[in-house]
Amino acid sequence: MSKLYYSRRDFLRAALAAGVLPILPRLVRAASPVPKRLIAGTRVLEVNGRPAKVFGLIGPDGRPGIRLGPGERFRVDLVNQAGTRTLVHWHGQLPPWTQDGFPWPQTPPIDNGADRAYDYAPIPGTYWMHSHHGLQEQSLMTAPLIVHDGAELREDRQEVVLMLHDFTFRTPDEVLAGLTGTSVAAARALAQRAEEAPGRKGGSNAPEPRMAGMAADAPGMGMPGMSMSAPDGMRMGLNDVHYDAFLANDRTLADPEIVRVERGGRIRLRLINGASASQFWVDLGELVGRVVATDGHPVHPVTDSRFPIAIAQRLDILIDLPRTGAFPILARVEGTGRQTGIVLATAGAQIPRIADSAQDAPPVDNSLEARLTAAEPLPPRPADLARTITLNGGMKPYAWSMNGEYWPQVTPLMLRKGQRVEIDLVNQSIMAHPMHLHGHVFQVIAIDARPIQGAVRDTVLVMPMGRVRIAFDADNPGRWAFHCHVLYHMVTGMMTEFRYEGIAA
Ligand SMILES: [Cu+2]
Repeated sequence: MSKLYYSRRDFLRAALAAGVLPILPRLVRAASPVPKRLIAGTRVLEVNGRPAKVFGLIGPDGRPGIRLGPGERFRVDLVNQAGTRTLVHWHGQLPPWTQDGFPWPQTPPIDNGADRAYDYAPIPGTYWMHSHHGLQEQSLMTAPLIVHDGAELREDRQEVVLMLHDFTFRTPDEVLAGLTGTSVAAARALAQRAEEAPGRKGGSNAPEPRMAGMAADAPGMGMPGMSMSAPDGMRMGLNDVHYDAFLANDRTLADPEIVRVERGGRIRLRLINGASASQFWVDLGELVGRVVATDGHPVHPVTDSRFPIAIAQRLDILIDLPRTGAFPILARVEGTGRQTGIVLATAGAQIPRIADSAQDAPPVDNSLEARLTAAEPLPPRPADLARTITLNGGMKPYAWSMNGEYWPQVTPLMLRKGQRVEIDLVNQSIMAHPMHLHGHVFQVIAIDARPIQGAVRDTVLVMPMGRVRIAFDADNPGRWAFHCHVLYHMVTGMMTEFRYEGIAA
């Protein structure tokens, strides 16, 4: 059984073994002598009783991903042993743009057998990493990226990382071919377009020929894979893709991870939605949790037992166990009864068998988002640049756009360093879109035109026909992707570029 938590005790033990405890933070910061090796490779998981060959990102301790101590630099050699090209994005981190792991012409994917060095000052909190090459993210080229800070270690909580995935025995090319009604070869070519540099041919704003006949600005057309009525009776689309299983730390509820905890234990649960096209309600059962960070950034605590988590988002939840026993932490897929999860268990506790389906979960929404307030908000100031970006698309034809433009035929939004930027995201489709900005953090400042002092984060959900306004400071010059984190929305067009003046295309 893999041990996917990292307690303060583990950390102190490792520090003691290294003989560096008394002056640890300064020493770690100064030295970082050897880069950590991160291997992009392949693994075989057992899913539903069948072997499944997937990708993996395995760190120096043999576990998925990277964990860094307080003050430690992100000094990593990414070694590609995946048997194919790859490129890994450090989701939510703020590196220089050439280390962001996005396939710009200046930073192409890494060939099989080659490696690439990364070295930047990370920001603390719960992050993750995933391939930004092709559709590899669907095949689990994903892993946690946890950056500790001193205050967290002093709080003496057991760290439990819970990463969620959606899994299919089909290849991602087959999934995309099914969605777009094309051949696997055509789907592969389409996915490849996500790596073409943006540029509008002939200055035309029209969708390219494959989109002919589709009105770019019409609200969502055709029915998504599953639809349901929202409370106001509006139809909405959920779950483009039918999956064979949902994974929690690479396992299903047929054989869930059992995390040993102490009686009365104090936990920091680091939840990561690493799924490609699925959103979850996390259910703590009888436990009560306090959300203290969203996408790695502190918020004023919000207490509850059920929390929505959109694709690519993270939640840090503090839990104090009330007694001995076994405590399932379940994640239920929106609009379905399907679930996955792990079990926290004190020594000797009876582990219950948990079915992989239960009663249907409602659509994931912004009910939690509306309750969140940043503990470290952006300093108030008027916007220097304010823009509206519409989100459009539908299932037939399966194509998704921003401002009616389909990547790579997009017009970059030009930024100047030092600007305060406000973006109004206006969803004109009947699917929710988890929108992610690379290289920056933003604050959510309005939901459906209602102003809030919301969370600081890197991924925000825009509900069907809904609106979200975000603000950020343009403080990291470069070329940055801004896209929907539903993998199949991104590769069929729902991506654009924010580019700083003075950065060559
Ligand atoms: Cu989307």
